[in-house]
Amino acid sequence: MNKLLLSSFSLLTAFLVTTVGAAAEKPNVIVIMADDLGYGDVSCYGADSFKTPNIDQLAAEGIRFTNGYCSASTCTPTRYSFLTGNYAFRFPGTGIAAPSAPAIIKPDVTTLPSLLQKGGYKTAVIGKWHLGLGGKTGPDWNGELRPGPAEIGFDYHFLLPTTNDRVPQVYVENSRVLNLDPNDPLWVGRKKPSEDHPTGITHRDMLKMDWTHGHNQTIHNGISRIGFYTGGKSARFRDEDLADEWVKQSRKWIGENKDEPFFLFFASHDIHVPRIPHERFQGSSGLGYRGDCIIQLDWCVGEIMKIIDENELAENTMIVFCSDNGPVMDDGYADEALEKLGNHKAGGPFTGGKYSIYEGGTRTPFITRWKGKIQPAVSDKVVCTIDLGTSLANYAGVEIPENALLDSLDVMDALLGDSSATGRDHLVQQGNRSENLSLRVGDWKLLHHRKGQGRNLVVEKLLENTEVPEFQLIDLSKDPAEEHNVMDQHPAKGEELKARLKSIVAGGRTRN
Ligand code: NG6
Ligand code: CA
Repeated sequence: MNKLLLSSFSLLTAFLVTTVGAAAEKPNVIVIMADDLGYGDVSCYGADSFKTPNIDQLAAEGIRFTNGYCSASTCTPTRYSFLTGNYAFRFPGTGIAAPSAPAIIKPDVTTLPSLLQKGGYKTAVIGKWHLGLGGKTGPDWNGELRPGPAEIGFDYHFLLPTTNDRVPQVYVENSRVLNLDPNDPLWVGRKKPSEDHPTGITHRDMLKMDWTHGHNQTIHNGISRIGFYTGGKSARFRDEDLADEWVKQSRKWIGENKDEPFFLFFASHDIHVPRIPHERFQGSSGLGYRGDCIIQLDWCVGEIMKIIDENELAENTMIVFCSDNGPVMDDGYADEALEKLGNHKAGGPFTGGKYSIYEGGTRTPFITRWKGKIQPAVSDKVVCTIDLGTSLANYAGVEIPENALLDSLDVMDALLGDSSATGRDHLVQQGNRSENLSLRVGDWKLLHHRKGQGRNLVVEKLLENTEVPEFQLIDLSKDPAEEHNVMDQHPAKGEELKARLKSIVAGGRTRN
């Protein structure tokens, strides 16, 4: 090799090392959050009544966490904590949001997307929002829906504004209802707008899916919902098309933003009620629409992987797959989730599901994949969706203000599978609001049910409350199903955890 060739070769190597090195610090990040998906709802976590090949592939190429959590057992508080890094129980008003709720995360709050934006990322949320829109008086459906995602760090949003069992069934793109005809304004409210307004009660025999509790107000697409609305006919979508739309918009947005580091929050509505999969997935699982929606979710994960490959981004993109809370069967519609369940265990080996502070409420599938960076593995480290903020911002080299992301811990080494990683040493799990909290420290877990009532303890039954002691102590190493309260055998440990929980609540923060 002559000198000139040699030196241009080393220049080239130096260039490659720097560019690859620089890119590796700011990987693209896609967080795929499923809705109401339980620990045992996918085949790589033990489901054997049907297969989820794409989610299984993601797990096989990355890390499958056996102690991965979301922070609450309902949607709004988990999403609030994921985006702000704050435990939701510290902030009243972060429980399940009503159809016309104002924006829950205020524009002055530091968020995961706002931090990544500072770090040079392009940011987007595509899918279910359910964190409120608009100022104090709530959303102005015919005008600008601000504040919203755009005011808290998202460059782009394409949303289902609430959750699909709540009105209205319209998309919101960049702070406006999409395809709205000004001559047919959208009205959303709590009271029946006129005596003859058809509802799930007055027109029950015309519904394509019956309701079982609540969900009996305005009818759209043959399904009655929570809340009332009129108008906005040209803007309304079909439930069957949601998953396709999220994929289509993601493909477009990634294609447009692939040259810069990007962060995409892919917020699937599967498998929340009303479970109305696209026609091509109906009957695909053998378990009714709940199972079919899992197959549809799995298809979405496959499409996201394809989009990444089409753009040759696999080695520079970290995918995180998680859920917003555990499973539930009858959540308000007669969709045969229970009747067709068979032997399927949606919560895997755990007790409880959605609404519960037992493990099944918050321990969910949790997978990270970053080809070429993450070595395939199964990890038992404790990680939580609330940690993504601090982990990703630190990794991207963005400074986090001291009074922000109060409970989000840096577990990036665990998310990447470093052998020295420890994961979280403790974690608070909450029910919907702050009424029920549990604290896990190592393998010890304290459950605190303030009113001595646990909800949805047996996922394979109708939703019900079960009487439980106000405080319980569990040794998860011996009793992952949380069947034995060992408070009497280990009173000192019980008191220690009670005091720790109290100080975590009173202390206002857990991030140092
Ligand atoms: C409950 C709804 C339930 C579901 C949940 C929110 C009734 C009777 N039940 O109040 O159907 O919408 O709220 O789910 O209305 S979440 O996953 O978005 O938190
Ligand atoms: Ca949910």
